[in-house]
This record gives sequence, C-alpha cells and structure tokens, in this order.
Amino acid sequence: MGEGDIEPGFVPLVFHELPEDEMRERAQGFHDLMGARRTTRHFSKRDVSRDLIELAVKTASTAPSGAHLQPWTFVAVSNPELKARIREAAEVEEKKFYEERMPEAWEEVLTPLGTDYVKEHVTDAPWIVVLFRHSQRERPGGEMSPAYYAQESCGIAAGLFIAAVHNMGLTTLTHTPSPMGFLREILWRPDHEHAMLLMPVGYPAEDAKVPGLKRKSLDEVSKFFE
Ligand code: IYR
Repeated sequence: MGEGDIEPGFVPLVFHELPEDEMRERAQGFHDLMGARRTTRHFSKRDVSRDLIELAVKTASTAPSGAHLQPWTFVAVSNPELKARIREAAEVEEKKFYEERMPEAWEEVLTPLGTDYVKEHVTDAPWIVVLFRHSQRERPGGEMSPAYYAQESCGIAAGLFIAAVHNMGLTTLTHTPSPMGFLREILWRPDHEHAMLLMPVGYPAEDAKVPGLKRKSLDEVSKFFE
C-alpha cells in the first residue's frame, strides 16, 4: 500500500523495530520483573497518591477489547467510610462461603493459601479499585445492545492493571468476594455493570507474608509446534 492510500478512519501504525538483542534483553527484563510479582493479603496503611492509581487505570484501559468497546469501569475508592462498608458487606458473603458454601474440592486447593473470610486488606490498603464489566453498551439512539467478549476484554485489562501496579513498585490482590452484587449498589453503578474483581492497591505491610508457591515450568504450560 503506497502512502496516501490509507482508508478513511485509519492512520499509519507507529511501530519502532528494535534490534534482536535489545528485544531479548527487554523480554528477559520484563519476565524477571513480572516473575518477582507476588500476591500478598497484607497491606500497609501508607498513603498512595491518586495520580499513581490513575496511571494504572489508564494503562489497564490500553487493553485490546471486543470491537474496541472498552467495556469496563474502574471504580477507585480511598474514602474510609466507603471502604468500611465494602469490607463489611464482603465479609458477610465470604463468611457464608468459607463456612457453608465452599465445596470440599475447592477447600483442598484454597486451604494451603491460608485465605479466610476476614478481609482486612479492604480497609488497610489506601485504595481499592473495583473492576466492573459492562455486559451492554448504549447505542447512539439510547437503545442497549450487547458488549462483545466483555469477559475476555476485562480479563486482559485486569492483567495490564496488575502489571502496571507491580511495575510502579506497589502491590495489588485480585479479591473476588462472592457473590459481589453488593458492589454495584454500594458504588452506584448501573444494572449492566457487573463487579468482576476487587483490587486493593498499596504498599505491602512490613511483615507481609506470601505462601511458598512455585510456578509451573514452561514445559508444563506450553506446547510448541515448529
Ligand atoms: N472469593 C474468596 C475465596 C477465594 C477463592 C479463590 I479460587 C482464591 O484463589 C482465593 C480466595 C476470597 O476472595 O477470599
């Protein structure tokens, strides 16, 4: 395609090719950075500036999405009363889950991680960010119609959010109070938005602990056909 042949609505791709040894160095560096990420449930109460949270949300929002609908809302809360209400409601649901609803096969894999229904990270972390998935979008005439691949799109956006938080030197946790319908009510979101993840963001507590986990090897998580 020659210059000037670009279809209306399209612009040239900005792409900077890197020398292969620089690619390899950056790939290794990013792997090492992400390899050092751990999920802890122990957060410090230290403040984090709002602009850092905004940057993490902006990075998450660069995610590719079905039909470029960007079917997500990130609700960031530092307000202590609101965080306390969310923790209280989350613990009511989680208590039922841990004490009554958890199937035995689930317990088998969760117990080694040491989780329970007490969710102090919701009130300890200076921010909690709740990711809402949009199941519908508003058409220009006001009519509602489906958002396509919203689950996949939001999963990708969440991954970028987690990477952005880790890259800036903070920590986050993907908490999934179940069921989490209460978040729509407490955070005043419309009916077509569904809470998907609750992510506290902050510094780890000084005595933060993590389970001694190992990650699967490349061979265990991949197959190559050449
Ligand atoms: N939703 C609960 C339980 C829980 C489930 C899984 I799977 C985990 O990896 C961790 C916790 C909670 O957030 O505690």
